[in-house]
Amino acid sequence: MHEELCCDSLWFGADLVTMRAGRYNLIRNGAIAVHGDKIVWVGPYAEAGHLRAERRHELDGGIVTPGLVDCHTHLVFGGDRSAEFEQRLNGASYSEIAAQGGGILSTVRATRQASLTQLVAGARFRMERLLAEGVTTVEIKSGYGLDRESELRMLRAIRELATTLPVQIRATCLAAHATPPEFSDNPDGWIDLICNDLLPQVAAEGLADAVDAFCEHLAFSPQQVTRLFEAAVRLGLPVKLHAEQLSPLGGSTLAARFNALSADHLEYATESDVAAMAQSGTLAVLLPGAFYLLREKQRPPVELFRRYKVPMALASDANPGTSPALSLRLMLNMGCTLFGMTPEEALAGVTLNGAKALGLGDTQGSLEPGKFADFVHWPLAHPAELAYWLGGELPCKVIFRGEVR
Ligand code: DI6
Ligand code: FE
Repeated sequence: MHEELCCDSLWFGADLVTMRAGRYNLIRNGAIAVHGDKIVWVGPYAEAGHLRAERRHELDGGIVTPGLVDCHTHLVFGGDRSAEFEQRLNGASYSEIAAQGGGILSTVRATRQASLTQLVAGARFRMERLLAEGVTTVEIKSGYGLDRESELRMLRAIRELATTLPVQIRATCLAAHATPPEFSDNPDGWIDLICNDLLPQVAAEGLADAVDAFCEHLAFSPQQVTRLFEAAVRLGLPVKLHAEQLSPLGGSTLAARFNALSADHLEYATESDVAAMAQSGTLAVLLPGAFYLLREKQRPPVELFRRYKVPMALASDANPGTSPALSLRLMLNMGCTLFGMTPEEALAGVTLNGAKALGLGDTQGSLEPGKFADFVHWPLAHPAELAYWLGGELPCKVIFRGEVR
């Protein structure tokens, strides 16, 4: 007999997909005890006799998963790029459009014109779509301001969203997303400005939890990213990198050298990149939305990530150019059908590994005592259904920090 344990609420009557250690680790007819905003006990309902709960919530079958984590988004932006989608389907490539001043820079123009209130309102609409599907933690990047004030405004919009929606938000400074038009002849000058002026202010105001960059021919070189990362390290900010999306520049090895939280995209990552990531504990964040929308052919080396035991996270990359994704569940499906992940790997990618990619692996991402009480009740029989159903709506009940959302 266990000793009595008092708690605020007890949830029972469903199968628990705990995602402990990144596996389903299913508990049939389980129970979750919540006290304050934390999980205090998880186990089979038959062994929950010692729990004394203020409130009891009987779930009528179905499964419970951890709250979903979308660890890579660009949800704050002005305007949209449906016209470029149309241009691409009329034959133009992503790089050509970017070279003509479209692409990221067209969103930069729209974002610079948007007020803080407009940025928050636009992002809130998109965020609500994600939240309706069980997302409880989301990362959002800046990177469409590309001048000092507009980057700060984007980061403030991200912080403001966090105060008005029931979701945990991590903010990332992606000022090194593209070269601003004002610096077209001097991209190193923009990197200098970020390192010497923008990042110190961002750090002083606590506006970002990490620093990211786009390492690509049409963006920044490994040398430029190195300077940026050195500045981030000096300020105590963790780093992550958009790497190997369109070409192999060795960005993921560079990220590993800086003990980056994650390297993201990775379609062109090589075996030595993967080995370097394994050694530094840098996660692989896979983004099938961008791969799909750009109709790319080269798939990320999922087999190598498995072999080298590099944990794979999966995210929406929600952005106006390459992944106008409003559904993380659709990304689960694409992670499986396009990249060959198993449904279990895909679910780990949006729970425990998504949390780890944000440095939050100790506090969320699985149903375990001590973690935040963020979980989702789905009217499903098996967790593979989360990756299986294609589109549509799956009604779900979300518990965020112990309360029904
Ligand atoms: N890679 C991407 O897929 C997005 N950013 C990045 O670095 C694209 C952003 C955009 O086209 O607006
Ligand atoms: Fe991205």
